Amino acid sequence: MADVNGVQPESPRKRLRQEPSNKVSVVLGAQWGDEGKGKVVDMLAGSSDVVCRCQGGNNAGHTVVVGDAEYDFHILPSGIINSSAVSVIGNGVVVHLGQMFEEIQKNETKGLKDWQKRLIVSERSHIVFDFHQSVDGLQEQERSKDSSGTKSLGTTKKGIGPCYSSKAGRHGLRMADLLGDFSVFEQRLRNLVDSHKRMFPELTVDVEEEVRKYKGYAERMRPLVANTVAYIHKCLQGDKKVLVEGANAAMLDIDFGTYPYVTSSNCSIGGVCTGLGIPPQYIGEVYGVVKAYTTRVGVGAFPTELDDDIGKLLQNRGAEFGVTTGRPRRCGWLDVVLLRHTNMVNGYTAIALTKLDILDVLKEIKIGVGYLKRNGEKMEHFPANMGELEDIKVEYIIMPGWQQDTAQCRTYEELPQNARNYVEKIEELVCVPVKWIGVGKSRASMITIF
Ligand code: 2SA
Ligand code: GDP
Ligand code: MG
Repeated sequence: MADVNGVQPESPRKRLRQEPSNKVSVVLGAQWGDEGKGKVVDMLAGSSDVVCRCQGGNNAGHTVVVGDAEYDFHILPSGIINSSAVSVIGNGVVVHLGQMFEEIQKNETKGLKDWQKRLIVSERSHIVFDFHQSVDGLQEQERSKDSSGTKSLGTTKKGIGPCYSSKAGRHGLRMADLLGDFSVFEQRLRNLVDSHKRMFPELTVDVEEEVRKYKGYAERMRPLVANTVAYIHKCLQGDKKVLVEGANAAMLDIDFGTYPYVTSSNCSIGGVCTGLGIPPQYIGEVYGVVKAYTTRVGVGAFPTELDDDIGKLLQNRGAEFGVTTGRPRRCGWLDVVLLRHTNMVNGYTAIALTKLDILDVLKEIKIGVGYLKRNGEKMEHFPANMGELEDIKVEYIIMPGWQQDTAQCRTYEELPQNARNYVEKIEELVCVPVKWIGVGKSRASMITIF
């Protein structure tokens, strides 16, 4: 009912249905990984209070360059070097504790300080054991002998697939189990080892040593483990800025990527909600990190791959070698069909275009804009069937190169006209604005357009 002044009072239901005022920003890999997510996260971490990892494990390799120091992060969020941000390892992440502590120690020697005050690990995150990593290697060996034509996947052998299998099989062990009744943890660990030994008779595990090690880890982890869902929720209710660092990339997503040549987590936007317990209406900006060309490490179809001197040039100029395994990355032209596919899934609000400087020396640059089937018919969308993907012909457009050094450019206007044309063509083809352009490794070599 209206009051004496004729003003309608706000209904309590309407008040309870208010839009969140504080939204989460997300950084996601838009191709097959190694687009430069670490660098983009580092840039945004300066204005964030919390930086979270939501999926994957230490298969990821994120590089951050600060002055003369080059950090490589695998399980730690790249925001950890920012002393004013809290780093969260969410429930969707799988964690190898021994390797996490090694990573911390390595970064301490590079200047990382007071991380204990800034690192929180979800009580619901799953533990990667050494035997998961051994099984990862054994599974790769088995796949390479598979007569059905499935090749080995080229995994990082960090135990990611086997750990997510344990999680999905509901016999995995989580941080909460480690910190609970240790005798129960020990029994479940022994059962888990036994079930893996039944599946892989050649697997050798020193269970007594594992039990001893995890007794020690339990005490080291106790101060770090928390209910990260409640923690992030509280931050979002306040005015804290939350940033999410996607690992791997959309084309490695277990659902939307080039299955089976993918990783075992959802590396696209859905993984942010499930891997941190964030309701979708809290998601604000979704930044897709796009390398100015395409790379892929590991096995699987790669339509715009360059098996020639230009591919080698991109690999050398771009220093395209795995941050976790050191493997050479395969290189090729930018693929817009792929980017449209990942944009459909992720809904990028803006693109961070990295490594434009690597193209500086090229006379001509191609962009893959369409896929043609064997019969010449145009494919509407990125195919799910890998046989089909291996059989397509790519339609290209050719853009003139700029053949000028862009590494010193700091504004959009300073970029050569042909470089700007390349950027604007990408915007037009993907239908997403480019917000930042990377022209080097350092923090300073990032051009902000808007
Ligand atoms: P896994 O180990 O089960 O996740 O491997 C499955 C596939 O996922 C690919 N994958 C990656 N691709 C690009 N970069 C990754 N991180 C490292 C880096 C990779 C490295 O930053 O360079 O050092 O080799 C990454 N992690 C997983 C993997 O190649 C398989 O194709
Ligand atoms: P991530 O996994 O997406 O974080 O990427 P990686 O760290 O695996 O690989 C990206 C590599 O490119 C790293 O060595 C970065 O230092 C480097 N890099 C990032 N942005 C740029 C850029 O704009 N130009 C150049 N030359 N290198 C860049
Ligand atoms: Mg990487």
